[in-house]
Amino acid sequence: MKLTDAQLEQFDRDGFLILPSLFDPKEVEAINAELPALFAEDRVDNVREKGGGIVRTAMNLHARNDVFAKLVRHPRLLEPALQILDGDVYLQQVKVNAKEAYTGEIWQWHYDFAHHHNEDGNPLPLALNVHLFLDECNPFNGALWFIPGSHKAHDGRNLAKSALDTETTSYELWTVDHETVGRMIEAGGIVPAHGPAGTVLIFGELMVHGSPNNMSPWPRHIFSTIYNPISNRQTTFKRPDWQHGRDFTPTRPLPDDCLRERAA
Ligand SMILES: O=C(O)CCC(=O)C(=O)O
Repeated sequence: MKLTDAQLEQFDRDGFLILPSLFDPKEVEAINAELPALFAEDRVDNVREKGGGIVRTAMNLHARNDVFAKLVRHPRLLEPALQILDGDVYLQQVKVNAKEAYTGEIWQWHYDFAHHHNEDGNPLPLALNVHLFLDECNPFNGALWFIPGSHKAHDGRNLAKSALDTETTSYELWTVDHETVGRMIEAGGIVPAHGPAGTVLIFGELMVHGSPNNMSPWPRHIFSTIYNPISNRQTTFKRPDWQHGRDFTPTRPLPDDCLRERAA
């Protein structure tokens, strides 16, 4: 699947792209059918919310499950990333971020490169985050929020200051201070990433984003894979491979109907 010139321009200008309903309900259903068993596993790569035993993010799913092993190579996710990055990529991180009804907790304002540079030594902010909504994301269930243009609003060649927050949630995150976020929002506003299940979302390493708690009765699950050019691979290895993959062989697309045999 190729992005149009207009979509590429929009991605460059805003820093993110929302592609509604790229996967059909049967495909999404086949993916969702795998989640209960994966979430029920008691293992370290199922990271739980601070406030209890509920899974916040289930990581390393391509190594744990056949459907997710296909999904990371699905052409509707991988080909746009290859088009933008123009080179071979590896799977840096694969997960489903959950925000269960009433309990799903915040992701603070951050940009991913702060984390990937400081924790993993990624040299450049090239990696792409490609999401697939497994539930509708609506104004109430903890959808992601973006600051359009914030990927270019870092101060010239200096990236916005970021500090490691080990307190707010169970998942340590390099976050951006409110003064900087306020300045960026003043310039670019906030756009929430809403859409039906099956929607695809693409954003880059410098995009400032976050998401609020889910206070609604509607769960929110989002599949996410980070594709990073192999030439830009991690240079430090302090995080485990379920947080940052170490298989640097090129990721190649499968046929477009690769999920269909499960969806039939
Ligand atoms: O799942 C979310 O709400 C936030 C995820 C996020 O910030 C990320 O993938 O970088």
